[in-house]
Amino acid sequence: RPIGIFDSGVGGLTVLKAIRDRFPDEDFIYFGDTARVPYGTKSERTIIRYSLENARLLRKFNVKLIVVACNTSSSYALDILEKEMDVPVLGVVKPGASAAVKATKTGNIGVIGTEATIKSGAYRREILTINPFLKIFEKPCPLFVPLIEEGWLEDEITYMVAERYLSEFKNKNIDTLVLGCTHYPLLKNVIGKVCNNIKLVDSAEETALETGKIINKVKCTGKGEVRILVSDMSNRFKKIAEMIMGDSFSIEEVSVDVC
Ligand code: DGN
Repeated sequence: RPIGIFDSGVGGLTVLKAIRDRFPDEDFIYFGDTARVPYGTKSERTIIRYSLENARLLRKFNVKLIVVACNTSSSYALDILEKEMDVPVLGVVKPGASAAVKATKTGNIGVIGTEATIKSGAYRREILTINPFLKIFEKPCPLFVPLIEEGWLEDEITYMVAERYLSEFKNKNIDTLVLGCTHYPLLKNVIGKVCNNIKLVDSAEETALETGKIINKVKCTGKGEVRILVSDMSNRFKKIAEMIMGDSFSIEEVSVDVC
């Protein structure tokens, strides 16, 4: 049975790639809700509804595990998805939060993400549940997603935007920064330069490690197949998908049953 992964769009392919790099024999079904992206600016009610619909769609493909690659969905809908689904559901927030707690020495952690993710306080909650004495500094960085999707991964404008968002972290003695959005791992170079000496926590990598703990209990009978589904087919998706995956895949358009 395949591993199902969904995201609001193309960014979750960073999570697919991280998991696939570790478990190349597994089969994967990825769903990017490109017709309804972005989630990061939507209300809680809508994010939960879309997330449920996406998970139900993946369930139809007999997936053995659902990975919620989208930080925004993970921040709002994980509990509901866990209750609703009869297979394990893994989000990106818990793995990222626990990696940050392990990494920090100063006890000061920065978290960046979409407006909705930061507003939800999900990373803050998870981190403080593990260690209530840590200090958390959060900052929404909504311009990063469009810059990344434009392919401006090293552009001087991207540096300027990163400086503008992240300079306030510099005098807070932060030593760990959580990249709390699917897209941000693609900006590791820029963010790493702007926040030098700060350890970057990549939620995609941490989620891949967590996935291993779940799937290692079941023998893999996959063939290393990857199916990529989208709710709206566009050339833009194909282009960015190739940039993230470093490979080209066939992409199928499907419609999500609206509940
Ligand atoms: N996938 C979203 C996230 O990780 O929060 C980013 C894209 C979006 O919906 N704005």
